[in-house]
Amino acid sequence: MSKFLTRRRMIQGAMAAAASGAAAALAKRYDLIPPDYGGLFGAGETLTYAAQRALLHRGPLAREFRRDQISVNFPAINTVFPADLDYRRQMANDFEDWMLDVGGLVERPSLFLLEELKRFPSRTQITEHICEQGWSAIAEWTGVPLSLVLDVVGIRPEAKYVMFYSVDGWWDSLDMFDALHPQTLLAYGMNGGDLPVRHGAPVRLRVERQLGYKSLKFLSRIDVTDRLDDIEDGTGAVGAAYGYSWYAGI
Ligand SMILES: Nc1nc2c(c(=O)[nH]1)N[C@H]1C(S)=C(S)[C@@H](COP(=O)(O)O)O[C@H]1N2
Ligand SMILES: [Mo]
Repeated sequence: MSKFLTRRRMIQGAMAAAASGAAAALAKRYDLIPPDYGGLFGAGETLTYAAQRALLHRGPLAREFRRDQISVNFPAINTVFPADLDYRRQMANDFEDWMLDVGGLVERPSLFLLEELKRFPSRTQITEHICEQGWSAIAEWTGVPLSLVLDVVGIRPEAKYVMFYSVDGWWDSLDMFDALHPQTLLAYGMNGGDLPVRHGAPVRLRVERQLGYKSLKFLSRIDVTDRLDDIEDGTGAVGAAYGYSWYAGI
């Protein structure tokens, strides 16, 4: 290898290190290190996350649409009907005895029936779902803002993330910014009716500022926590095993 090339490589390496060092310093200062920072794209993930959080610190809303813009066909992908036997029994009973378990770092761990979630003030929003697999669709979602449920159970000051589990074995997490975002819903309604099974009945998450895979369907349990590294494989989300970023901001 020529001296010139070696030197160029060294400069490139130093520049990359400086860039990721700056991102890391910024991220550390503001506590903006995503749980998957250690992987192949670690420095990039940290930079994206820190930059988006810096830009979005006032919490702007994702774009909302008009009724006449709602998609006629909204695809349903991956799990469309969970195999779980308890789930199927609850479904046969119109989810009357389905319950959402909310616990972890909260003052009052609670179980919520569907009808109890429906008694909270609701929010309806028409938004665009963007799937990482290259399609998008617009729908109207109705549900209770997650922040209202977290207010009722009382999150402890040390809480930093909210973990979500679903009946089909998915799990994922949000930081408090997205968990408390006004458009983050526990949605039980879609396009004016009940949330259909293929779209995650009885209750799914809507996370409008991130890609579709963060909007977990078929919710079963919510767990408030101060760390993700000791949960499951420590990456914060089931998708990390398939190469999906924990933070999927759009
Ligand atoms: N529990 C669970 N949540 C999930 C999925 C899933 O298979 N199971 N798929 C994810 C992906 S990749 C997308 S794009 C959306 C799809 O939602 P839809 O089936 O209502 O279109 O749900 C997300 N949430
Ligand atoms: Mo997706």
